[in-house]
Amino acid sequence: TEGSSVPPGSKGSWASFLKSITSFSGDLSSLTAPPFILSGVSLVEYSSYWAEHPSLFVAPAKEKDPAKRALAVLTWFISTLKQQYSSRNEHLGSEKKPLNPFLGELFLGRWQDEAGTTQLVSEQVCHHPPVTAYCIWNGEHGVRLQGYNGQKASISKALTIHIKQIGHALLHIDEFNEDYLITLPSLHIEGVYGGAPYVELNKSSFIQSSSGYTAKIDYSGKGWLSGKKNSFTATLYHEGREKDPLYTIDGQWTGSFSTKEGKSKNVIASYDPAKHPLTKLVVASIEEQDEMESRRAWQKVAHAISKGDMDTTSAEKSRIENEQRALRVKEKEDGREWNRFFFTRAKSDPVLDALAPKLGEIIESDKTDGVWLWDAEKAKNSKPPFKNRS
Ligand code: CLR
Repeated sequence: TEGSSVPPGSKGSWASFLKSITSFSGDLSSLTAPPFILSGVSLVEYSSYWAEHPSLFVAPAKEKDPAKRALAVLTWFISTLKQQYSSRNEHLGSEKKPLNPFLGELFLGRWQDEAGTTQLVSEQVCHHPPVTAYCIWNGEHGVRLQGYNGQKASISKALTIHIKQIGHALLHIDEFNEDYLITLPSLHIEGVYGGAPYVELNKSSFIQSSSGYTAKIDYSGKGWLSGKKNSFTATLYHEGREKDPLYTIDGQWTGSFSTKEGKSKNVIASYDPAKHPLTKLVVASIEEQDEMESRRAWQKVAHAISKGDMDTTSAEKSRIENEQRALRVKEKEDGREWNRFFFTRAKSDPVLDALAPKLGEIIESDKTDGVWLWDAEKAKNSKPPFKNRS
């Protein structure tokens, strides 16, 4: 086909993959895709995209003025979108199908830079449906982000995959005892037919602060004004006063953007990703890792995928799946459930219940097997290998 990125030897398997996706709905992890589109990285690693710029992540804690603080949160949030939604394209040439994390799978690491130490714990808290929970914190600056998310997918006739993210993130700033509820944008995947998928963000997402500010981020594929892809416009306003923005930000979430005061054209800040290099996450070597840690657990699968060895890939995947199945059977027999390492299931969360109604946001906890909360007690008691590294 014209403009196809499918390797010559994979045309047939891609055609049957396309056929298989026209008839599915819901869980993307169930799809069997040809090797060229697979990545050896598990979805549990994606939580790290939230803090690859630790300085921007902690910046709000230093801001005394509450409106400017909310603006710093919004700026950090927008800066994460490039990593979240386009880094696979940049590094791997297209969006890829990540490994489907098993229950209890962990991804642990830390960033060490001018912002001090920022830590990451990401855990797969549910397998059916897939749900990942995470906590990212910087103790020195007193900033903590926790959240969980799953995805619901559907496909249109034109082979566009539509993804609704279920879940949210909560940012807490100790110094001001402030909370920010961050909703997650829906997205769609284009370029599937030609074998070069990429993400576009849809509609809007919000950030609501306990201090009374709301940020609304509007995404538009082609850009209303500029005609550029990955465009957005964001406004920050006093809760309920959307028509009266304090700040407006616009640009591209994959590129640069500028901040203006009110509705004026007066630029007060601009952001260029080229001027904000990422801090590399430090992850323990595979030998040091626990068996539940992602890169160790998937080591053989990742290696086989990188070599394009499909037989080993599926053999090693099946081995993990069978082990998991056996664990679930055993738990059922014993009348217990898998004990999550760092998170606890709850019916609700008071912080969430206070902020979500302000956005008209409905918490669909039935779709994520509950609301998942960081459990400091559990974290303290977690096995030694994890402790040594925090
Ligand atoms: C996961 C949570 C992150 C943001 C994020 C970015 C890209 C999304 C990913 C989430 C979920 C899985 C995803 C991915 C893009 C493509 C991939 C939807 C939401 C799917 C499973 C791959 C589809 C298969 C292709 C062959 C088309 O914070």
